[in-house]
Amino acid sequence: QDTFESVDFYAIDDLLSEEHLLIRQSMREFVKKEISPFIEDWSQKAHFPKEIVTKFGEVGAFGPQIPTEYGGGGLDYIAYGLIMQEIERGDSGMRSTVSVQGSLVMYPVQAFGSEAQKKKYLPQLASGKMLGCFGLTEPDHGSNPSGMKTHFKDMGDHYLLNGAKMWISNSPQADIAIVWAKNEKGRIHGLIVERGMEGFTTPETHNKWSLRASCTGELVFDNVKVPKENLLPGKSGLGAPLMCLDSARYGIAWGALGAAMDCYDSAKRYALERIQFDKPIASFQLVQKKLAEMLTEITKAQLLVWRLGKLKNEGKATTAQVSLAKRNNVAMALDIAREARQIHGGMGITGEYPIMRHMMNLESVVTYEGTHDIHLLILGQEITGIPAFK
Ligand code: TGC
Ligand code: FAD
Repeated sequence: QDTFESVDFYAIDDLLSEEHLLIRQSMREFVKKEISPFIEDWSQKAHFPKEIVTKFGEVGAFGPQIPTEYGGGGLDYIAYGLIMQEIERGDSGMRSTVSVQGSLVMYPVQAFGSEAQKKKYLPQLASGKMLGCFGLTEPDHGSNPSGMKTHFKDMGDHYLLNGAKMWISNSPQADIAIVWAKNEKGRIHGLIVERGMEGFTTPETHNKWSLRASCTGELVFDNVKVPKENLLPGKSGLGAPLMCLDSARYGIAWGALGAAMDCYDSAKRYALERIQFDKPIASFQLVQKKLAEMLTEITKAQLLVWRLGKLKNEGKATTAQVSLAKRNNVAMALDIAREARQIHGGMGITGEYPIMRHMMNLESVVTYEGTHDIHLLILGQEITGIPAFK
C-alpha cells in the first residue's frame, strides 16, 4: 500500500494557491491508484504500459502549460512543476513520458507550429490519443547537438530525410516524432515525422538498467518523404530545440524533488521501524544525520523550484537559472537515493522498497536533458561570459 507523505518543513504549501493544492492532490491520488501498485512489476519486466498514455491524457498531465484552446491545461508553471513532482514520485520513467509529450512535443508544435499543425496534433497529444517523441541526440552527437548529421533535401513537393537519432524516449511507441535535422545550408529545422511514413523505423533499445518502465529507442530515416507542411515554420537554428529543453529541464527540476521525497519518506519510516542493537536504527546519530541532511536538501530544492516557477510565470526565468535547478535537484535526489539505500540496508536493494529503482532511474535523469557537467558549463558561461564547451 502506498502511504507516501510529502515534505513541507518550511510551510511552502502556504505559498501555493488553492488550485495548486487541488491539482497536486488529484495527481497524488492518480499516482497512488494508477502507478504505485504496478510500477515495480513494470520496471522489473522492463514493460512500458501503453495504456497509461490515455490515463495521463484524462488526468490532464500532458501539456498542462499549453493553452486550453488546443486541449492543454492552461495552467501556470507552478502547477506544471507540481504535476511533474507527483508523477516522478511514482517513477522517473513515467515522468519522462509526460515531459517528452508536454515540453518536447506539444511545446514546439504550439510555439513554432502553423495553425494547421496546432489544430491537427495538439488536441490529440493532450488527450493521449497520440504519443510523441523528440529526436535531437544522435549516436555521435549527444552533448553537442549542433554537430548533428541528420539532414533533409528540398525535393520540390516534399523533403527527403536521412539520418538517425539515438536514445529517444517513447520512440518505439510514438505516433509522431519531432525531428531536428539540417537543411542543405546546414540550418537546423524541426520536422514532424509520422509513424507509417516509408523508410521511417524506431528500433527499441533493450537491456537498460534505468528507466525500465519507459521505452527508449532509435529513430532511423532512410529516404523518408516528409510533406512540406510538416516543417515547423516558426523557428529554426539550435535555439529552437534548446527552447524546448528549457521547458523540459524546468519540469525535471521539480520531478527530481518527487523522487527525493519518496526516498526520504521510505528511509524515515524504515529507520523508525527497523530494530538493531535493541533500538530503532533511527535512534543512532549517524542515521539521524542522514535524515536531517535529506530534509535540509529537499527543503532547499523546494524553495529553488518554487522561486524558479514564479520567474517562469513572469517570463523571466533564464536558461542558466533552469540549468542551476536541474543540476542541483537531480544531484540532490541521487545523493538522497544513495543515502536512503544505506538506511534500508540489504532491503534497500530489493523491489520491496522504491529506493533502488529511483536510484537507477536518476542515473539517466542526471545525464539526459544536458548532463550534470554540461549544466555546470552553462553556469560557467553565464558567470564568466566564456563558453568552455569547445
Ligand atoms: P550555442 O552556440 O550556445 O547556441 C546556439 C544557438 O542557440 C541559442 N541558444 C538558445 N536559444 C534559446 N534558448 C536557449 N536555451 C538557448 N541556448 C542557446 C544561442 O543564442 C545560439 O543562437 P544563434 O542565433 O547565435 O545561433 O550552442 P552550442 O552548440 O555551443 O551548445 C551549447 C550547449 C552545449 C549548452 C547545448 O548544446 C546543450 O545544451 N547541450 C546539451 C544537449 C542536451 O541537453 N540534449 C538533450 C536531448 S533531449 C533529451 O535528453 C530528452 S530526455 C527526455 C525525458 O525522457 O525526460
Ligand atoms: P556525451 O555527450 O558523449 O557525454 C559523455 C560524457 O562527456 C558526459 O559526462 C559529459 O558531461 C562529458 N562531456 C561532453 N562534452 C563535454 C564538454 N564539452 N566538457 C566537459 N565534459 C563533457 N535525447 C533526445 O534527443 N531525446 C530523448 O527523448 C532522449 N531520451 C533519453 C532517454 C534516456 C534513458 C537517456 C539515457 C538519454 C536520452 N536522450 C535523449 C539523450 C541524452 O540527452 C544524452 O544522453 C545526453 O545529452 C548526453 O549525451 P551522450 O549520452 O552522447 O553523452
